[in-house]
Amino acid sequence: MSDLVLYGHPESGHACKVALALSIAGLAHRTVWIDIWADPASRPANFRTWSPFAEVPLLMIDGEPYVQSGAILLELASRYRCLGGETLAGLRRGRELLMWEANRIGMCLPQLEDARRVQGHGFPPGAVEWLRMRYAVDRERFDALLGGASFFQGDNPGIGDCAIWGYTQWLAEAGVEPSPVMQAWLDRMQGLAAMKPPAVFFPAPE
Ligand SMILES: N[C@@H](CCC(=O)N[C@@H](CS)C(=O)NCC(=O)O)C(=O)O
Repeated sequence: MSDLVLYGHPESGHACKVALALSIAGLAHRTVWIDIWADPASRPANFRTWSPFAEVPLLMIDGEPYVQSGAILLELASRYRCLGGETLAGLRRGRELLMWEANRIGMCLPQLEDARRVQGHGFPPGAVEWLRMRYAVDRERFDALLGGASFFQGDNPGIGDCAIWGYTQWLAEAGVEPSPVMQAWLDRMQGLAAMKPPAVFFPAPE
């Protein structure tokens, strides 16, 4: 079995995506809590070496660094044949969902959340309205993509579900509403045996 170490923080939806994937797949791992609000130069030297932008998530697999949440999810699915990676069709669906998430919902929701956190400081006029317009489109497409299935990857959650959940778990914090379809999916995600609160995925150091 691989030696897996996940570097993350409970307030990083990108890191939560990977933590959830490892949990659903039952892949044993250790976590290292990284302070994403601190000066990047203060983060551990080995972490800064392995993660080019000093960002989380960073997943070490047998001593090799893997960065970018979507790329890490694809690595897990294809290497361990899990979360859709059991079949070529599942992997293709996972790839499509990951690209959509990164371009759309994973672009506007973190920004909307951040805009509320900093009370709009640093956001040019109209930026928040533009992000909210994008989210309205994303919400409709979310419903179309799910298409009546329990999860984006069928009867069971896959890497696409993990990616899309990363920031849709914080719609209230982003100041937007879910569609009824989205809320039902979020409830199913929340009900997964593998689901944990972010602070349990990434416990703070003592
Ligand atoms: N595109 C990256 C985004 C990673 C990212 O933005 N990480 C943030 C936390 S959500 C981070 O580490 N921020 C700390 C910093 O930039 O100093 C991915 O998908 O992994």
